[in-house]
Parts: sequence; C-alpha cells; structure tokens
Amino acid sequence: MITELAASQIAFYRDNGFVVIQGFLNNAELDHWRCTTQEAVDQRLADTNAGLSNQDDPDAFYAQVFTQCIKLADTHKGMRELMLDERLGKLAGTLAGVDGIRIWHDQALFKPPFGNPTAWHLDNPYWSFSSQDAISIWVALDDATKDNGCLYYLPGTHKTASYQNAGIGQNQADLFKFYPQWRELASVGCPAPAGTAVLHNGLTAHGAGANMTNGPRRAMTCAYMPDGSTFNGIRNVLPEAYFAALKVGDLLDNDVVNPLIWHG
Ligand SMILES: O=C(O)CCC(=O)C(=O)O
Ligand SMILES: [Fe+2]
Repeated sequence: MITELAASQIAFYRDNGFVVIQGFLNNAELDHWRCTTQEAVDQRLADTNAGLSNQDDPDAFYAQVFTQCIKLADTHKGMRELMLDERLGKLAGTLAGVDGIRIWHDQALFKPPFGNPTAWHLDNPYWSFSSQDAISIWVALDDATKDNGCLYYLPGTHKTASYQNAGIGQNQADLFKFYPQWRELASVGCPAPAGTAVLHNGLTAHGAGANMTNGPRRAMTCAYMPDGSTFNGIRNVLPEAYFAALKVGDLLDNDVVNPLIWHG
C-alpha cells in the first residue's frame, strides 16, 4: 500500500480537492480488498434484518446507481481489519492537514452492469459534522473507466461550496441549481485502474458516469472525520441512542462509533 505522499500530491489535493494515487494497492492487497469487500457485501445483502443497504426496492433509480452497503466494518471482521489500518488514517490526515482521523463510515459502492450515473453532489452536508477538512478515500476494485462509471470532479469547488446540496437523484445537474457558477467549470474524469485510490474533500463536487458495460464497477470507500469535529444536529448514520443523547456542538469522540485510526 502506497501511503507516502509527495509534496506535489498534497499540493494538488489542497488546490483541486481531489487526488488520484495510482498503484495504491499491490496485486496481493487488491486481491484481498476485493475478496473481503465482496464477502462483506454478500453477507450484508443476505441479512434482511441488517438494513444499511439500498437494495430494498431493486428497481428504484437509486438502487441502480450502485449497491450501497454502509458500515461493513461493523459486521465483517476482515473489513474491520482493513478499515482500522493506521496508514489509511495517516494518508487521509496528511492530505487534509489535520492531526487526527476518525472513521465516519465505510461504504462499498458497486455500480452494477448497465447501472445509472451518480449525480453531482457534495458529501459533507449529509454527515453529522461540518468540516472543511472532511475527506474520503475511494478504492477501485475493478478498472474504473469512462465507460463503466469512473469518478468525475469539479476542481476547486471545495473552496467555494456552502452546505447546500443536491441528492443523488435522477437529474445529474441538480447541484447546479445551488451553484450556477460551477456550470462554467470543466469537469475532470478520473479513470482508475483496479487498486488505484482516489481521495476527495467532503465539499468537492463529484459524480460518476453511467455504467455502459456488462461488468460491475466495484469500489470500496471510507469517509473520514477530523478528530475534534462536533455534532451539527444531523443524524445520518449515528446510532439512535447516541444521536438522542447528543446536543449540537458536542464533541464526536466516541471511539466505538467513530474509531480514531490515526493521531499525528
Ligand atoms: O462511486 C460512485 O459512483 C460515487 C462515489 C461517491 O460519491 C463517494 O465516494 O463519495
Ligand atoms: Fe460522494
């Protein structure tokens, strides 16, 4: 796993709000991530009581954007071991320029064969904390191409984003209703051979194309919260009892719900 960064990669990330790390996983690691993720997803989908997948109505538009399985580290031991890796925290923290990284949530995102596009959106407005330094990692488990739904970014949008957001709905362009000035920006596609990591700021506008191929486009991702972040009133994936006990402004420092995986 390549977790040492060149100064130019950090500078690119800070400027553009995303960065691509080619060859992030070696072949053996890729094989392990792919098997672990597929097993964790299969297990989750077989468990009808688990919730936390978007496949209840498989014909819904959103169900065909990707199969989304959240917090697999909570239900799969092998995934927990992958996600708690301190090196991932250091990588995310170094790019973000923060001194501690907690897991917000992991999620597998499998765009199915002939799947729908992922509409332009921001991530951080969905979450229970608001931070300019939130960051996610997206690891390609298959070659992600412009044919099967690789990620696209609008460079630099993390610098001008507010917390207005569009849902990942049927209109690719709903986000531009809130940010009409972003229509002028040229999007950057990020083809990602399997094993590549793509990281983005939680306020960078991003989306993905449709999958026009007959194969899946599988990715394993994790969203990170800078240590020291506070509750903003949104429940998102917080457990019910924890959410009920929180007041806006409380420190989100529960080591079970949001494990601290790295501290500088
Ligand atoms: O995989 C996709 O299609 C979208 C990924 C995404 O929105 C994310 O990782 O935040
Ligand atoms: Fe996203």
